[in-house]
Amino acid sequence: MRKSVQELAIAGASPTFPSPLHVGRPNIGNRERLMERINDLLDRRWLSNAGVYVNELEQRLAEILGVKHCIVMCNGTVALEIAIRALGLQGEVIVPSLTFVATAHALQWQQIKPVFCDIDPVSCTIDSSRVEELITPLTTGIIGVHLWGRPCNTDALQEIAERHRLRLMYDAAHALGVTSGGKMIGGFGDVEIFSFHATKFINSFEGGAVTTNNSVLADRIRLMKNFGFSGYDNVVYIGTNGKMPEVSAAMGLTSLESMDEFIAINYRNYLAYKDGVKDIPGISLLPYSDNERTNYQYIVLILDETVARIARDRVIDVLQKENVIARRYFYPGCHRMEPYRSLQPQAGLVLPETEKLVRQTIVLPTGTDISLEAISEITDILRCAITNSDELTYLLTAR
Ligand code: T4K
Repeated sequence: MRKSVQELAIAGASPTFPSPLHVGRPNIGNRERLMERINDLLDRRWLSNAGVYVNELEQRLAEILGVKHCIVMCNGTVALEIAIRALGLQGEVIVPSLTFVATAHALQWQQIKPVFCDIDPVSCTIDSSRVEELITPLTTGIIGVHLWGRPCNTDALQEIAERHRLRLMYDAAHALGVTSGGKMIGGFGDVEIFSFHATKFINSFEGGAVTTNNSVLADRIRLMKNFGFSGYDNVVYIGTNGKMPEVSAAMGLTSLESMDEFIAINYRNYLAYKDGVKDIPGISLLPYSDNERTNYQYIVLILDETVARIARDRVIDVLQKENVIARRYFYPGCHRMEPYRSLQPQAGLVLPETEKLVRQTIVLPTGTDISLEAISEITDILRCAITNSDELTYLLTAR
């Protein structure tokens, strides 16, 4: 049911959607296949520690990504922490502030200072032209983030890393099934890490992976994720517990089998949003490149408040009252979160593009749980709110 601006202003009692439409709603895939796998692992009584599903998932991912080694983990954050440790990073590491806070925390957790770099406003990934000015004698590495499935400038970052003898890794949590220059993400830099959290396009409930073409590094990472054990009773390295359980691998394998279908649905949704917002003043949909493969998992709107004449947060409030649980990912940027806000109070001074973008984004629901009709209703809410922004602001503030 389409609402008038007056109805939007008093919404709450009868929202457009009876139950919440969340960003990050998981894709489930083939339930029967998942249950078969779960029954099988229960029958075999092998629940964790290098089980057959974990091995199969690692092989399958390595094939899809065209990379020599894939080591799956219990989540993406632990994958980041282990990769950082295996690479021997210390001192300072250059990283974008526009990312989920796990990227920065994985460094700080190990007493490494994240040095925040601004983003390129088109790709929304680390601005490679601003990296070199942040390098100091303490710098040991660079972490690029393929944010929202947009690849970093991998050529430029590789060149900088080699010239300054720095380690290069990528947080590819959003970038499964994405290419950069036609090559699948997974094999760039020294290592890349993935997340298979429930909110990700391919999920294993919780899960993550490190991928690399470096066999020495892969061996070290395998040891580290299993307490450093090399065979029974033989610990050769300091390690932790980063293992993925079999039930997660069962979900991951099942999810991967539906990968093409999930991408097709996400693409359909992306086109519907694109069409739905094209005539709304002050709103644009962050485009995906037509030249690369991608997963279309993040629907990111950019709201120009001066043109739309309404605050981004007010639009989010209106959507949420209609049960569209839109998000401000990744507001306010890591540098404005603790402990970075206290440790590096001046960081924002060199992050003008990041500071601008975090005030403009609205991330909307997509995936298999949303219909084209729902997308049409969501874009109608946006159109009504923005084309009547003066009246809506008046009604909301007068209440
Ligand atoms: N690097 C990057 C760039 C990342 O984005 C992430 C994770 C990581 C590293 C770390 O990977 P992991 O260690 O998580 O594997 C969520 C996720 O928890 C997080 O995995 C993800 N990025 C981040 C972008 O989103 P929150 O704090 O926004 O979670 P929450 O609880 O608000 O849920 C997000 C939305 O998903 C809500 O609208 C509800 C919905 N949801 C969530 C779950 C778990 C569901 O509908 N069903 C569910 O089962 O962080």
